[in-house]
Amino acid sequence: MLTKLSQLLELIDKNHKPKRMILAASEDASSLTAVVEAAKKEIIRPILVGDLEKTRGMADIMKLDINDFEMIQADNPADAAAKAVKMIHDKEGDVLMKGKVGSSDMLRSVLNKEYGLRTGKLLSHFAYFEVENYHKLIALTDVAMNIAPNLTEKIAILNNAVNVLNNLGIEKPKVAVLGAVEKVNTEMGATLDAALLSKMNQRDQILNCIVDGPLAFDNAISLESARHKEIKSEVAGDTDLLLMPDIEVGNVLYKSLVFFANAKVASIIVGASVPIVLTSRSDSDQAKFDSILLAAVFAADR
Ligand code: COD
Repeated sequence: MLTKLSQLLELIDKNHKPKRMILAASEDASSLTAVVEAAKKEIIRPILVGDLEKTRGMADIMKLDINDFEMIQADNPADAAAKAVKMIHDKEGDVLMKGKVGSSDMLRSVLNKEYGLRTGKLLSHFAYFEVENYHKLIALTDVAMNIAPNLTEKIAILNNAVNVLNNLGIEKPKVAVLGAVEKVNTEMGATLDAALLSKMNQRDQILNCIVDGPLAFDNAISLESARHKEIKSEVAGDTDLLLMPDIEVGNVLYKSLVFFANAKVASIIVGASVPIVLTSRSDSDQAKFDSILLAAVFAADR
């Protein structure tokens, strides 16, 4: 059972070739710090795409040695995103990372019909948290890509995340589908979707996990709270994955965990032809480094 994000390092094959990671819009101090650290540990071989004068200037100020990295000049952040995505499309990289470019701009490039990284699957965001007062790592999805997923999209988001957890060695992750309450309320759409997902799991339409919902956040993560409300659930209090009703709930929870609870996080976009590190500007160096680590665990040699 994974309890610390640093354990992800043990999942990287000691004989692996460092993954070629393309940083789009490399003129970003905190991304550069994480990239240099990951390169030192031979997790990745970075390729920097962006404003190279600014990138070199930042590296100088922070005393980061980037001299051995491959570098490609881009005219502006959108150009950097497009160039980086095209390089991945042409199999010149194994992992993509967002630097100083907006998330939506980066994702629009990734979804580009001609040169993007679509696979026919829904792309979704997977965030893995280390929270001090929870007994294991806990995942959140989708807090950063799909804005207001319908039921079909929630099934795809759930399957994407379960696939990640299965590959991390959790054979049957426990999935809590969140609502504001744990009883189905016909006026609350999230509770209806949750009940349907739960039933689909019981009927083997969603596999390799145990799904329960609706569960409110407290009983999803606290057995005591579940017992207090007399909820009978295999998932309550022992959740591996929290499925969000929408991006607003997800993003607020993500940031609450980071800013109020001092949680550590690693996150990636899955479902594309390569894992994508899409941390936000407010994420710490730790979050960026651990996200690179998570992406490297899932990157295939191409
Ligand atoms: N997976 C696969 N294909 C997708 C997905 C997805 N998740 N989303 C859209 N597509 C495809 C559609 O089928 C369509 O073919 C094309 O992409 C465009 O679809 P639109 O018009 O619905 O999407 P866009 O381009 O308007 O927006 C896509 C974004 C990912 C940019 C948008 O959903 C978005 O802005 N998401 C939130 C990103 C964000 O701000 N995150 C930061 C939070 S910290």
